[in-house]
Amino acid sequence: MTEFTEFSNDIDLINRFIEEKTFCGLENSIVLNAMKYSISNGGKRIRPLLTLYFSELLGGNIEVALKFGCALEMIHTYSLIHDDLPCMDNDDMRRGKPSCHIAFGEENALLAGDALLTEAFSTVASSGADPNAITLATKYLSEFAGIKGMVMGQVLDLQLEKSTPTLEEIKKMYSLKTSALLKCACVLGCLTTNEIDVNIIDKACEYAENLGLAFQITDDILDIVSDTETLGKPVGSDEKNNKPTFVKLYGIAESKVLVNELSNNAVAVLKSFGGNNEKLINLTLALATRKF
Ligand code: GRG
Repeated sequence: MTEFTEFSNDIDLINRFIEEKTFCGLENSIVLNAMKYSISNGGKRIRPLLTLYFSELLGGNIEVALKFGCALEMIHTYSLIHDDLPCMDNDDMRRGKPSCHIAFGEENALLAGDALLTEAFSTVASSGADPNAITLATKYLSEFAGIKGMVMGQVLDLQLEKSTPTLEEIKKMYSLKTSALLKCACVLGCLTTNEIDVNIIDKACEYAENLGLAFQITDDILDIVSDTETLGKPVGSDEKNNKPTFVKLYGIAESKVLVNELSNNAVAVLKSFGGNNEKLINLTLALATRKF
């Protein structure tokens, strides 16, 4: 089995980058502290890893990849802060620590999320990347994170709680809520190269669609079979919030088979890129067997 620790050097690189290069020159405030608390809170850094590895695969600019990946991690962190709020999933714990609104109060958590979202665009704008890459990165970030992407996924998530959704409806919700940001991570890596190629971007999205579905189904399985200490957040959250999931429709064993199939599809797309795709393949396999 591929171990997640294989990526620890790259995760350290990303963490150092976040620590040293983000939020520089901003006036100290409780909201800034809440932003730093949430982003430095021990996430797996999957999205910046994907940006970095796609950039490496395609011979892109690594410094720009770190900045783009960091910007996306800010958006991911905002989504988690807002997702934990009482008006959303109402979870008190995240990554083994009190959720942002528990540590800093609801009003500061709301603002920290807002500020992380806007700061992400500032990070891209001042990345020093080619102006065309900055324009495209802005477009993809806003599309994948906004009302055409992750936010719409959350809209569907809230709506589906009140119904008995079909498989297709759940798939669409997962695709928007989870795959969209993973697609964005891969596309941002593609944008760090000198020659931006639409066909490569499409292929990166096909990979991330499969990865994202596998990732979300694994998340649903872990919400049932794991424990709070390992996950760093309360288990049984889906049941508590009456969330429709693949696992509810298919059961755990069948869902694991599906994760395997989707991960194999994702690896097949990676293989079609050729080049040095080893890290991406190993990350894909590690995510399929992750324990947290
Ligand atoms: C837009 C108001 C508003 C809220 C955003 C879209 C959204 C709410 C929340 C989505 C958050 C969520 C639970 C998405 C599902 C994707 C997922 C499993 C996220 C967890 O990602 P990991 O495992 O987290 O990469 P870490 O902690 O490792 O960074």
